[in-house]
Amino acid sequence: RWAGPTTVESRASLPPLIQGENVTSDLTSSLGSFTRAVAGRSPESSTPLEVWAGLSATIVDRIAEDWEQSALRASAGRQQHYFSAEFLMGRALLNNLTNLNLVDDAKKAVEAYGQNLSDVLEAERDAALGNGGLGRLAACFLDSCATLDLPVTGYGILYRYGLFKQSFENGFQHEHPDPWMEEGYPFVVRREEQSRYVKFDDMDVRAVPYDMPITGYGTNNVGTLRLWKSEPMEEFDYDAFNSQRFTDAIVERERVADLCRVLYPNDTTYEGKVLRVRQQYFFVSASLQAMVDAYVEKHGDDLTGFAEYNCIQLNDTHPVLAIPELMRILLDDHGMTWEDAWEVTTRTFAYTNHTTLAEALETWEYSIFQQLFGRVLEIVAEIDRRFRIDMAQRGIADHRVDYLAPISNGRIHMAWIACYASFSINGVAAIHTNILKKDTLQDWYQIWPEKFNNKTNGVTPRRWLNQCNPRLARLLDKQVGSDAWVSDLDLLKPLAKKVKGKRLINELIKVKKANKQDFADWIEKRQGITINPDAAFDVQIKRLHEYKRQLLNAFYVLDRYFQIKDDPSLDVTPSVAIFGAKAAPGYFRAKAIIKLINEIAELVNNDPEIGDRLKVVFIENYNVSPAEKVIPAADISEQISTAGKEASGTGNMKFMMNGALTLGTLDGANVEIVDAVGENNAYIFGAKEEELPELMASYDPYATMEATPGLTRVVNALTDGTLNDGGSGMFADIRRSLLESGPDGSDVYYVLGDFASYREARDRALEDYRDEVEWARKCWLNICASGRFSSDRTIRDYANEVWHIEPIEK
Ligand code: GLS
Repeated sequence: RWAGPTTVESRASLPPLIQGENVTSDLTSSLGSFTRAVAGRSPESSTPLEVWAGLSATIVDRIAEDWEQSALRASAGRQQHYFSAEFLMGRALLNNLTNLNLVDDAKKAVEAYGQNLSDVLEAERDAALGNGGLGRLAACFLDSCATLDLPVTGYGILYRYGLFKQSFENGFQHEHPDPWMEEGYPFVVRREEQSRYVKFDDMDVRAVPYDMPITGYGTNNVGTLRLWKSEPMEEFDYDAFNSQRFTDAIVERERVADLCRVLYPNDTTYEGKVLRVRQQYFFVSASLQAMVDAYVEKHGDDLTGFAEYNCIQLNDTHPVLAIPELMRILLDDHGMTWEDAWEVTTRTFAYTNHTTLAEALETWEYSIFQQLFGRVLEIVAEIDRRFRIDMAQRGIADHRVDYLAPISNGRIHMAWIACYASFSINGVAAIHTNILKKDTLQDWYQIWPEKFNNKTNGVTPRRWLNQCNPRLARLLDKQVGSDAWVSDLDLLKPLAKKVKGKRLINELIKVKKANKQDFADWIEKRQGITINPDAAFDVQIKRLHEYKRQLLNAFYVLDRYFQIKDDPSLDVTPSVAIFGAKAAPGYFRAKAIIKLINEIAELVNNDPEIGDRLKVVFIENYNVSPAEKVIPAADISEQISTAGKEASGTGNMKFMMNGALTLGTLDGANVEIVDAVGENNAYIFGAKEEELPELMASYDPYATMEATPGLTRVVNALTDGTLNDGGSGMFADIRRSLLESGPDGSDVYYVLGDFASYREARDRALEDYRDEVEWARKCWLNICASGRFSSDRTIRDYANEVWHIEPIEK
């Protein structure tokens, strides 16, 4: 039934960016040609995926010259390079069509061949080259850089398999490979001539760049995301082949291909794998070689001015090997002295930290470096030696120097190398940067306070409002008088004063209703679940992690279920608890929580006594595209991490922009969201970050459970037969993690401690939801106050305060 009405409309009022005699007929004829070339048959009889490929190729054809020109202009001056192991791009076609204002023409062109644009767009696979927030942030940043005409290039890895596909079997998560570009992907272009060689002690590989064009909104500037693929130095070892060692030749090829085969499916914690270090070195080495070569070509072999023209942002510690690698290139390939090379390096790098969790700071065994790259290890050892001298001269105590040194306890500390060599260190929300200063990175802050700065995250209003919520976008166009807000979200701020306007609020209510109906249709078609669009949609979508406390949400649902069972006539606001989450494959307890939510869904959804009052939906295989469906339909945004644990969050911002009210702790960017919109327009609960140390010191989870009405029953349901974990012991493990003492128990995320306060706030939100108009007013104020959370604001701040770059001249 769902025909995707929310995704294919555009505003006809804008002049097409690409001028031509007749854009539609041009587009129709190129679409015909490209589809025929891809599919080898007429567009009429091609599959939606083939038409997608044809239309995508048409778009690349359209932007090719602008792309070439943009790259030339960018290389004329100072450039910024964004190094990231993850770019969670999602789909590309609609984004590009929207940016080029070609949606309507594309619709007509596709229809001319008897096809439907909505089906074509839905055929596209998500480019899921990232795990979650950190990778999606990188994607939003590229969008803003292109839109703001900034000379910024992204560098990463062309993973053959993106983040695993998730299926639920019997409520348990199963993982499947995601060969996202196997069927062809026109939005990357292989640049054979830009290949580089990357040398390891045990193998040499060829790095071949695949460049992706990044269009901006309302500009003909086109940026680039360069994704490196590993290939054998020679296409094939013919000697081995000829001497009948055919398998040896194949095995070597596979060993090289392994390097880029798969994205590590972890978020915030890492897996200590040699392969992961290899991936990291591979892409930073290739990227740096390309940058240095480009510099030499323009400015000659004297690299002392490199940092005047180039700045590199390190997206977390994953690309930190770039620091010793740049030293190696400058020392070994360009004959610089250590002092000169260090001067260049320390003026080149800026480091973004994305976590307060100490266990997520990467360290690697010394032996891994020994095995992979002796020379890089030598350089790290020399950085370490000089660091120790430097610190001794500053009068830093020996034990502290030992703790902060690049090499200690037989391990290499990537975050410490980053802190030492970077000229800028930033956190991703105000509270997070403060925690870095007083806690996670406190020693570094004491030595170099001037390096520290905050850059609160942001999200692109193009994808996360204009594109995914066209109904709201049209309403905003009307209120602003143009689409100018799409690239200047602060224009929504003055609209807050219209909050009393009855017509406006009624229109907003209609928009939300229609979006909810779309979502209800989509989920019914996708997963066969029927939900009532008039119920409050309460949404928690993010990676599954104990600190994010999906368990707290699940406990609320279970508690409400029991309440209705106790009193079958209980009058509660009907609500749907909507979840979306992947668990890292090796994270047992996260998988247990997924199983638990699925079991609760079974219990609640199939109980006729409950009816529409409560439903549970778990969106299977949650990714960027499902997010685009559910966010515009959300009423309540669950942001309920234990205070101090979520560095920023970015989903919180997407919900706010789409008029959902935050139900959250004072954590990450929630703090700034509440500050922007006012306490009365959000639902804040729970222990604060500064209160937690004292609370935890005397915390007795068992006593807390017993003292909280209803909570014992909920916790007992884990093991008393109410819920079935299929004999896996998973639910007993969850119970133990809450109630047992010891390092793996004691409810370290304070789930039981915050339960009463959470229940009160969520009840209050649901109660308020009954007053449709008052609720919609709060939604409106959230939308109008969301300008601060546009990634355009974040990127402007990086550009002005860290990167020192200017928009390119056109
Ligand atoms: C993360 C944090 O956990 C998020 O809070 C943050 O919004 C995101 C982007 O800064 O980075 N760190 C991480 O390792 N994964 C994340 O999503």
